[in-house]
Amino acid sequence: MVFHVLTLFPEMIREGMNYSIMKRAMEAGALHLNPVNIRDYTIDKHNKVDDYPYGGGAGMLMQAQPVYDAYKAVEATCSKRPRVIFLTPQGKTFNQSMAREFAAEEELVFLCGHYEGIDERVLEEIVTDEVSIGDYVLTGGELPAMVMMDTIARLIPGVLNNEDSAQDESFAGNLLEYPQYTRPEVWMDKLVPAVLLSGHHANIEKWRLEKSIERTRNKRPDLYQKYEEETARDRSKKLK
Ligand code: 9D3
Repeated sequence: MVFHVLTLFPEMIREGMNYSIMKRAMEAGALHLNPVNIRDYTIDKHNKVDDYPYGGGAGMLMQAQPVYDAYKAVEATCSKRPRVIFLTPQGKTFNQSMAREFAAEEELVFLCGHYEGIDERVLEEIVTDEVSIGDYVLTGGELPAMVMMDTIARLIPGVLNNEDSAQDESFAGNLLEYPQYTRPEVWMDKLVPAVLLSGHHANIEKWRLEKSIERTRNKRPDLYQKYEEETARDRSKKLK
C-alpha cells in the first residue's frame, strides 16, 4: 500500500511515521510513504503558497495552483484515479469501519490543510472523501492524516505479525479489551486474578469475555449497546 501525503510539513509526516510497527512495515516493503511538499510546486518567485481571502476575513488561504500541481504529480504515478482524503473538521468522523474500507485501496492520497483553509476550487476538483478525527480544534491536517495512516496500516496483511494480531480486539466485536497482567504475581499487595494462573484455558476465555463485557458496560455504554444489538441479531440469525 502507498500513502501519498500532500502537506506543507513533509518532515512532520516522515518523522511521525518512522517508529515501531510503521517503520518495520516500511522496511519490509508492505507500506510505502510518500510525503509531498506542496511548496515544491509553487510557481511564485518567492515560494509563496498562500494569499488573502477574497471578500476579506482573518488569515490566509492555501492557493489552488500548488495543491493541484502537487496532486497531479502524484496522480501521474498511480495506475488509476486514487481516492483523495481531505482532512477537515467538516468531514465525516473517522472510525474503524472507514479504516477497513480505505485499507482495501492500493494507494491513498491525504491532503492536509493549514492556515485558515484551502481555495474551494481545487477541493472541488480533486477531493473524493472528507474526514475529521473528532470534534476538537487542531492547527492542521497532519496529525489527523497520521492517525488515519496508523489505523489503516495495521489492517494491511503483513504489517502486523501474529503477536500484534489485529483480530480479537477492541471495536472488532464492539467490546473493549479485558484487563491484563504480567510478572510479578504480587505487586503492592495486589494479586494477579487466580484464574489466569490456573492453566484452565476454557475458564480463562470465559473470564476474559465476562471482563470485556463488564468493562464495556461501565466505560463505554454506547459501545455496549451496539454489542448487545449485534449479539441479539446473531442469535436470531442462528435460530433461522
Ligand atoms: C481558523 C479556521 N477555523 C474556523 C473556525 C476552522 C478550522 C480549519 C482548520 C479549524 C481548524 C483547522 C485545522 N484542523 C484540521 O485541519 C483538521 C482537524 C481538526 O482540527 N480536528 C479534527 N479533525 C481534523 S482533520 C483536519
